Amino acid sequence: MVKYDENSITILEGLEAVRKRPGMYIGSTDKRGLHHLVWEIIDNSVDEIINGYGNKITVRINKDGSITVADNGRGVPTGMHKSGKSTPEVIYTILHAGGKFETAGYKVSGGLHGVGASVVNALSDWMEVTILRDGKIHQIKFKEGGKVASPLKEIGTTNKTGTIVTFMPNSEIFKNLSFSYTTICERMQESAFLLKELTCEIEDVIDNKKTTYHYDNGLISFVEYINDDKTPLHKVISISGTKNNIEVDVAMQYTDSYNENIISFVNNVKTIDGGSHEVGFKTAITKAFNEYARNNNMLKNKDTNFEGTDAREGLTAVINLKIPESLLQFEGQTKGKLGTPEAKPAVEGVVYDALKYYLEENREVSVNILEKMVKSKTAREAARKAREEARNGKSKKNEARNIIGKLTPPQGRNPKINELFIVEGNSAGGTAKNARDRKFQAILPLRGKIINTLKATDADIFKNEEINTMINCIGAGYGDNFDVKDINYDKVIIMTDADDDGAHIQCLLLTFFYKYMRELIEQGHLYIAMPPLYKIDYGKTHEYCWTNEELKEITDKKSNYKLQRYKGLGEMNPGPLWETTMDPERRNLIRVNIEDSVLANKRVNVLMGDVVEPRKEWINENVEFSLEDDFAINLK
Ligand code: 0R9
Repeated sequence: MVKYDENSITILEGLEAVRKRPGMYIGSTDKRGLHHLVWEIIDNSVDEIINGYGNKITVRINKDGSITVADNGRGVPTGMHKSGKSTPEVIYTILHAGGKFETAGYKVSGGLHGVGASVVNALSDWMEVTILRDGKIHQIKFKEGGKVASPLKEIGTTNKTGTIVTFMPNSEIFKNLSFSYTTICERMQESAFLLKELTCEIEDVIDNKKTTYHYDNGLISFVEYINDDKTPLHKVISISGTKNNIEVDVAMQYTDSYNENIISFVNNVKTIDGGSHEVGFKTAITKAFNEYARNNNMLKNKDTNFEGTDAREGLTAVINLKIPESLLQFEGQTKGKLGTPEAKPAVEGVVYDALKYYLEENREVSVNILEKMVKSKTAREAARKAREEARNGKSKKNEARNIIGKLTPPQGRNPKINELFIVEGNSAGGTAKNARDRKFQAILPLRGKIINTLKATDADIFKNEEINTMINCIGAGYGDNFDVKDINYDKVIIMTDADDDGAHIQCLLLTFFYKYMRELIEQGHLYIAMPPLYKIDYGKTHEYCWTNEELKEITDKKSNYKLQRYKGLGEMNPGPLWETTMDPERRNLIRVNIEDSVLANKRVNVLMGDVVEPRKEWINENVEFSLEDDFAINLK
């Protein structure tokens, strides 16, 4: 029997807070939140390996739906904590124990990690921790969100070391309990790229699948992996060095693509919003290439310097820093931006010195890259000129001709508040035109499906009328010349029918924006509208439903209603469309964002590219089909 004293009551209260507001601790309780639980546990294993103990992490999705994470580090200490509880009990039941934990001689590493094990326990039906250390096997079991079901006890002997954690997420908190093998593989693969010594093994016992990741060449393999669908201009350049106590590792490669793809990590945590290390990297490469080009007469006296964007066109780079905890500073709402000022000169110094040397030693590669930069500089200067001319009215006429008869513009001219609805077909366009607030909302109906911009050539794409109209309406150019400062609308909203055709058009449009107006997404200007699926009429009042679950919940409780299923936007009257989908006060919009640039790139290629097989595989693994939806997916 476990006796609860005053201390344990506060512990349970702490974990109770997590169960009451899980979103505050793990972001959400959808699929992403469910996987957040796994990342919390894996992060503890990764910390142990970064510190030089162990080299293997295994993740297993079990038959009963629970998940196991195991590492071969030192094993969590099994001694008594000064509170009178065993160390593992404290680690897995006290909120934020990781960050603050201090027992005789133990200190949790990593700076960011190790704080979430108790959160995972709080949100689980049960959790089991097995520790292999000092020749013994110890085990502790928890139930109902962190109550001790069986205190730490010795259950056997061993000659191995490590920690094994198994947990079953709580089915009331998480509506979707199935772990995604693909998502876990992608995350583990990234860890294996970042830590050369690490081997990651992932097993799905339910679907009988198993994958192992190990990369002797670390970041070099990471860049090769990102670029495997592009044509590289040279072998990956690898740069390593230490300055101001900061370890800098970089791998970089130019390809024939026009996109820049820089991904950075600090102590193996992704810095989604960049920060001082990325600034240092960008300064270093611009400086090194400009100097080399001047010294070798590829930039003449009269020429202006390459700008940063010229130096980064077609560049894929991965930056990984190891910074001592005392220097770590993160900024921004999600703490995804490195603030440490010392990181800029450290990265700049290491990268500039190494790149300068590399360029001198590899003349052929240097000339190849510089020729690409010259092209980028020329195109940039030409685009700037064209934009200036357009602003002076010289080419405005053509654009206007293209738009007339298609776009219903707003009356107001304020691009900071105006909204552009891109709708599917003329019938939906007609309803939207009547539904909108004409002061600031514009409607652009598309006729039929737009071209798949991932499969077509540039020439075909820019012959396409619908694409030209969209580019002209948005008014900020496209591709390299896209300048988000020039957009005519604060929000570009894709509004399609809530059926599979609508979803397909959404994908085609997203692919176009991703490829030719990525900054529109990155700066948060692209949205997806959410029209309802049903209207329930009770006579005097009515309600709308967006999902079949919502519909069931309402119709289970009520009788005497009239149900209307909206097959398309064209079937809706302007009133309901305004009320549910277009009125800024009442509508729900999905803001499109790119959470992970590597994954986004790979996904767009798998889902919209030429090869059918990986697409089929991805859909089979990730899409939940329901008979009610009457889905027909055309994979061609
Ligand atoms: C399967 C998931 N793995 C873990 O959760 C895990 C935690 C952990 C660990 C230590 C070793 N391996 C681990 N795996 C550890 C850390 C320290 C000393 N000995 C072992 C230390 O940081 O000094 N611990 C994480 C926190 C703790 N141990 C501690 F606070 F209990 F020390």
